[in-house]
Amino acid sequence: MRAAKTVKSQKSKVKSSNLKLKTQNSKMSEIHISGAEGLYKKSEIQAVVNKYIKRALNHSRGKADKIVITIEDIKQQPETITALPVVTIENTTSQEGGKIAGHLLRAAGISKIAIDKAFELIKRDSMRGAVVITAEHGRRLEPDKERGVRVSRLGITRSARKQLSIELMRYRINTETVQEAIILASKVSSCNHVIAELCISDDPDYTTGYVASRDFGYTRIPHIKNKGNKSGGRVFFVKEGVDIRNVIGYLEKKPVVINKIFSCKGIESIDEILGHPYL
Ligand code: WAQ
Ligand code: MG
Repeated sequence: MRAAKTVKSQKSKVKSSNLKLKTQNSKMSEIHISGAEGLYKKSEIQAVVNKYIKRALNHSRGKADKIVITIEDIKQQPETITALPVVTIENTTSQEGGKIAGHLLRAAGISKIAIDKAFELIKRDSMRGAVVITAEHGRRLEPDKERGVRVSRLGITRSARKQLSIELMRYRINTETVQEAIILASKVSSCNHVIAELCISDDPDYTTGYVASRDFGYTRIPHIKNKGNKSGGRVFFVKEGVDIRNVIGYLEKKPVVINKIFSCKGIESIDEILGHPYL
């Protein structure tokens, strides 16, 4: 599902080809409101579509004037993976949240240049998909930089979802938002070319973000941005020299389903998290 609204973008000063500033006439552009995807059995489709429509119609980012639902029959047998282990860090300000995210990403092997670039890109207008940048030089690789890369064809088996719910309930974080983010981050980190992910919600009310990597799992950062802030996004950090077509092919097209869950943890300090990598 994808929901959007059309707005008149404000007149803006742009550099013309001879490098003089000129005022561009306002034009119509589309703002992304919300999106969702999953792999489901035929018998579940009706209920899922109802849920998606409800979500698109009641969203904190605004009123959608276009909702697009796509349903595809997936013939390929899904690959099965284990979900990333979940842990939460304690923090109180967005500055501190940003620092913690940076620390985790550095520990996963991402350069400072790439991390700074990621935060800078996330602060811009929200995209539908994720930015893909190289871990060392922070070079952007997505062919469509307005849309980004949209992870799709991802799901969880019924029994794994039950188990995940039980785990998350222990820490009172068993919400659809958290579950969906864990499923997405687990598929992303199961891609060999991806080293880590940074996620900040674009919902103005949702201030918890995360850093995910195979080394340190899914680490929740409760105050990664301030309430009321509509900018958010995802950045996937990939190895230098990857073929971006393989990365996009896996993330957008390969059906992947979670069938195993790690036991989740409650709150840990950054030193505890960095002290016990999973690999
Ligand atoms: N593929 C790629 N990028 C995506 C996708 C996708 N399927 N879905 C969302 N994004 C990007 C897009 O740029 C959005 O603007 C941005 O991520 C944020 O999406 O444990 O709600 O759906 O409590 O707003 C994290 C949960 C919630 C943390 C993240 O993201 C926790 C969230 P949102
Ligand atoms: Mg959102």
